[in-house]
Amino acid sequence: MTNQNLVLNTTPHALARELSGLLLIGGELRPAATGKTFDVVNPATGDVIATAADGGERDVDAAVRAAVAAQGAWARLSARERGRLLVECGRRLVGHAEEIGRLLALETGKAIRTESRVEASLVADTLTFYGGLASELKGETVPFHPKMLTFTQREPIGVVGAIIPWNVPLYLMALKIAPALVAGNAVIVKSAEEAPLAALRVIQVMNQVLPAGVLNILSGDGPGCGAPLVTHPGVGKVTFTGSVETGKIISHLAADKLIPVTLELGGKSPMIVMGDADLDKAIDGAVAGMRFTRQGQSCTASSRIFVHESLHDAFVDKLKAKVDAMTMGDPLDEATDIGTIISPQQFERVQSYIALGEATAGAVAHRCSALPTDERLARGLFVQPVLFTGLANDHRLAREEIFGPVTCVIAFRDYEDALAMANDSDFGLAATIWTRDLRTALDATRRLQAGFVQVNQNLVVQPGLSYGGFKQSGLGKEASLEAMLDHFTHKKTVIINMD
Ligand code: TXE
Repeated sequence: MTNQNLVLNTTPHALARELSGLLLIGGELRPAATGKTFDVVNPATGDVIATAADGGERDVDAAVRAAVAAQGAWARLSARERGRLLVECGRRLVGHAEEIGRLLALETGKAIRTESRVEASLVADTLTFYGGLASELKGETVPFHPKMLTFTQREPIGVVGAIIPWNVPLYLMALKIAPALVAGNAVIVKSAEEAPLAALRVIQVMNQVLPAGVLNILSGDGPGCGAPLVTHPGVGKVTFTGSVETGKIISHLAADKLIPVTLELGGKSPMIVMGDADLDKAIDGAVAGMRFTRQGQSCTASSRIFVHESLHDAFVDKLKAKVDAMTMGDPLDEATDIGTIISPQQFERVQSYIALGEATAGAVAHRCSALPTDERLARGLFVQPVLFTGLANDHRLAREEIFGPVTCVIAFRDYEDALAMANDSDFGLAATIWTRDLRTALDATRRLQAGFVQVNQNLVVQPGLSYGGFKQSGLGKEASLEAMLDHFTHKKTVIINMD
């Protein structure tokens, strides 16, 4: 391995420069075969902080060859040994969590205290969680016939392609690579164009522990690097988080090869606040659920909040006051609660939705929190969180995923109406309900069309909690034991005739 032992406690800028222009294939850091790179930009300042290797077909092919060469020996290790190595990766990453968190804040604009540091530590947690599940890779005996010993066994698929987005790149990557590796697969990650560096650093640290070729990472754009990874004949499974549009493209490409895909796509998650809810707790839940600290760039963001008419005005006032008290600023500053939007494209997209809402008759845009005044951040992609009132549930702002700090607060009178509006969506990722009434809570948990439903709380997904969407929000599950067993192994039935 080359260049694997970078100095700890380096500044994020220095680390970004050290990782510039590199992929990691077969345990080695190297440039793209074409030598091409693209810029990585700090969204808080607009400065170029590094380049990333612009990987393409030749790099995909090299990564698949390295993965295929390594996978057999990896799969022949005992499951417990693979699990032990994953736990060891987690242990090493704990030691690097601070530098990785800071690098993540630098390239994504996500605030270090509220987001990036938390995410960096979740990676280690996820690897440790799946490492501990290694002995669950077991089969069943089947009482098929007294003279035939019949059993099932779990086998790895082979080489897995993992295509990840920029909004929570490290955690979403960990949710894919950890179960895939423990199950005995080799993995090739394709990082998001906007956030290639921290992901590369995580993979580099893990390569200090894992055999060369078992875990590789490419950077590059979707059509040029992601698509060839899906279509490469050596890749037997693809797992993806991103937009619905790209999920469908990947699904079509995978269908041509008849390989399985796991898709975690968008959301337009409802939050229902009943008239008997604890208002203050619901406000805290809305702040957490909207992921304002992440500028709302979350697939589970509570971007439609249905509030009983008796609480509506108080809810809006209190929510606005709470978000007003949050500090927007330099993502690397410990005092900052809210960082930036990821890229100029996403910034424009979010602004155009806000403009559309403001131009709608009857709508009111409640802008919260102050934009930073620091000159250094003058080109930063900061957006004031906006609470819209007076928009109907069939408005585009309430139907389409904005992926920004914009939420629609919609009043209701009747529980059945709230439930109908909550379910009237193309998406079905997450939902919450806030009530003191047990019957209402239980009824809602049965009838809300979403893969992740919470009552009187709004936690982010943790390792161990099965996570995946209904409807256009995706296919398959992540974060749980079944995610490893069902999505990263083949189940084989064996019959031995004892007669
Ligand atoms: O997503 P893409 P983008 C949603 C969110 C956001 C919108 C656009 O609404 O506003 O998507 O974001 C790779 N073959 N989410 O454009 O295109 C790409 O390189 C193979 C929700 O960033 O889906 C990147 O690595 N791969 C989401 C990854 O797909 C391709 C998180 C995601 O990019 C490809 C992110 C192709 N043809 C965005 N085209 C969530 N569910 O959390 C692109 N990619």
